Amino acid sequence: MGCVESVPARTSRSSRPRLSSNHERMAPYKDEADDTSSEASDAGDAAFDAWDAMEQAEELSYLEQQLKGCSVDELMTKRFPTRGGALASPRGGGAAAHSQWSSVAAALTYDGDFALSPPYTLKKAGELYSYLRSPNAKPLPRKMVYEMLIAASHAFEAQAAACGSLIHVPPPAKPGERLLVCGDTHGQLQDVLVIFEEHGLPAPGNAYLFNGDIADRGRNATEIFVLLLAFKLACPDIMHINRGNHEQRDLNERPFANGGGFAWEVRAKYPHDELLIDLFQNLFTNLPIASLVGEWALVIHGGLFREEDVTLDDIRAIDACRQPPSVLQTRDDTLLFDALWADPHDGDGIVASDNRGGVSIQFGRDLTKAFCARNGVQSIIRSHQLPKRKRGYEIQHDAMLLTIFSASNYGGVCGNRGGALAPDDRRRGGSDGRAEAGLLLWM
Ligand SMILES: [Mn+2]
Repeated sequence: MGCVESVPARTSRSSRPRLSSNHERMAPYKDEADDTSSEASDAGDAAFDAWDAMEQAEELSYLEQQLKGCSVDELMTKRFPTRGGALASPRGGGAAAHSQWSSVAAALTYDGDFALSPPYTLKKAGELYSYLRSPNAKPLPRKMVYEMLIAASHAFEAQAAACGSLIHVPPPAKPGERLLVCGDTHGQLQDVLVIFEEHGLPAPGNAYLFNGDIADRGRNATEIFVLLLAFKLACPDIMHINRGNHEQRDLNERPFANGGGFAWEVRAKYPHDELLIDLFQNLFTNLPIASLVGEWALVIHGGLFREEDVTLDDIRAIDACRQPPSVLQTRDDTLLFDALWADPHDGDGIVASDNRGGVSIQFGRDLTKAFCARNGVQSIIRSHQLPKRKRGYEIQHDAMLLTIFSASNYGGVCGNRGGALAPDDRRRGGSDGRAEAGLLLWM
């Protein structure tokens, strides 16, 4: 059984998405009004609109269900009585869980036709990339996945203990160096492989920041996580991962057909292994909520906050080692929820979300401007939404807010391009003082 069934055979170059011939490389981005590119005329495509509407309905149904008090913990306890309820792995305090995971890993052997064992190196990570590109790739050995997730959990737990929920990511320091920010990939391994093929494997001077929502919907989030972690473990400074609203157990337990599926992907590849799902969740709850690139661009999955006067220190202090709450009782609850779930709207102020439902909100242009002024940042880079007009990006709020989305042909039906962004510190501070950045688009 091939584990990469959603990836077509790689024997033919024409069979996989490629950078379009008119892709933009390192061009400064423009305001929406300037954009007359051809794909803009494709707005209204029926499949795109249908999928977009379906996705929003799914997330709406999730949030509404949560508000009705339907506890996934209760459902899971019924379904898997020996597994227990809530995951008990508090940040820095999960010694018992780690001991259990390590015992399981130690008892396993590397099965299958590819294995990556410690010590982790860039060369080995590159070999994993090559293996995953092969049409006959099979699920990665359970022992390998355990060992890498345990090592990565330790790394992210230590990072969270030292930095809290906001990490600092250095911008490119020298000409020729690059940091590439990627948005939602949602289990679409092929897009990650294409990004690495076209823009280079992660390496010193070619760093990546994935802005959440790797899990769910597509069938190969396991392989994406393991591939990214292979580079992270080899060289921590070249791979950064923010948490998205889908790095969350409640959503992962929903069926693929309802916008979830990651837990079921893991069960399909590693049957009867609920501990492995816990291990993934432990990793998720230790991922940072936001990254600050070079003190001037805030990268965060959903967006800004309904709470007043939010500072970077507030984000740093978010208690994120938990499932995002669906009932918001404290300021910290709201900060965590909005960081992962909020969307922008084109007016001013905070409005209730008319598409996601639940308690989710949309934030206006005035909030983006006030947040940036208060915190001395020039750009907010977020993901979380399929951009309109089938592009991999959207620019709003007087070009201070950028949405970046990396799953091309999302769900196999949307026909959209994927986008990635190269924030460029050397080009910031134009006449209007705002950051400029390069956009990379494909498909
Ligand atoms: Mn999202």
